[in-house]
Amino acid sequence: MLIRVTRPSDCTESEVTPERVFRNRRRLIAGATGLVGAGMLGVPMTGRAARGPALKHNPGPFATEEKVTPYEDVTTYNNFYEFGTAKDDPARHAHMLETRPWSVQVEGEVEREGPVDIEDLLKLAPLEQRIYRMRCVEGWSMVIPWIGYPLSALIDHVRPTGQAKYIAFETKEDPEQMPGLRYPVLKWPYVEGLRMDEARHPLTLLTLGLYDEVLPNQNGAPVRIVVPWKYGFKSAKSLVRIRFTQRQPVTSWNRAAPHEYGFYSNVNPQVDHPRWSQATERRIGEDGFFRRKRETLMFNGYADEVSGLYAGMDLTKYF
Ligand SMILES: Nc1nc2c(c(=O)[nH]1)N[C@H]1C(S)=C(S)[C@@H](COP(=O)(O)O)O[C@H]1N2
Ligand SMILES: [Mo]
Repeated sequence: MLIRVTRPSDCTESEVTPERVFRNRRRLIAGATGLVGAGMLGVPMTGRAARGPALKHNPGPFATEEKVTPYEDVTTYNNFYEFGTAKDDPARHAHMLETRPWSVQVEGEVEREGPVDIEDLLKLAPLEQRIYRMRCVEGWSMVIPWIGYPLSALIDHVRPTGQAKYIAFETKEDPEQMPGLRYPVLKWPYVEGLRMDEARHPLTLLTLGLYDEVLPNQNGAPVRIVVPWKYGFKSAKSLVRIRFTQRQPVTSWNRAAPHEYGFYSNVNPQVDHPRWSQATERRIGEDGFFRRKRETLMFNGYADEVSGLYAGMDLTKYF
């Protein structure tokens, strides 16, 4: 398998692979000239050297013709309330999060209960790049090149029982490392959930990196979920627990404001949030701040892939 996580500072000259040298040179060139060039791995370089450790990966399906959101925006405009509710809080505070050692506790309706170490998670299936739109319920969106593999690979690995109908994801909760936890914005820890068929859908990504590096802490290091046809809050970050359940799990935003955030929370321009329209969105870094420019697409543009999951369901009731 083609997985290698290297910290640039860790490797001596002789260990540096030609590809890495080439890539670094590309960065230097892009940085020096300010040019936007095509990256090695299908993502345009943005004229800024990536800072985190590199994460090897293959090209993957679900690429898009749309312009990828600059690394700078993806890593500085975040929602991660465990580090504060301002958009720049996660980038300012998430360095406090220790991402090693790390393991994810698998439990509930599953044959192989127990901890899965992050190093084993990184090796469970080939890492690939997926460029997905991310639509936040607040009305903005980004296009992000993630690195990961389908969550179904992990689900198959841990073998759910016949009783497993849902899956719940739980974020780390450590007030020493997460200053936002002192504010009762939500009942901590952050929990999210999916129906089992949604969790097994090939678009649902167990995510370990973005651009060509390991996940920055503010984006949910060391492991998160990305569900691109749902509002961003369904994509829980920095996971420490995955629970397989028979009943629909309690989820953070649904518990906090059930009339505003449903369990499903599929991106749907026809179902407005009680306090604002969901018909349009603003692409971070491209569209004006006060005027939303883009029409939001049904299931965030992934209707061909996922509408079958909701056949016959009243999406106004199950919002
Ligand atoms: N644990 C946790 N996960 C979270 C959040 C959060 O506050 N805490 N915010 C969610 C929301 S609202 C969005 S839009 C996405 C943002 O992901 P990004 O910052 O990587 O773009 O993360 C989601 N996952
Ligand atoms: Mo969001």
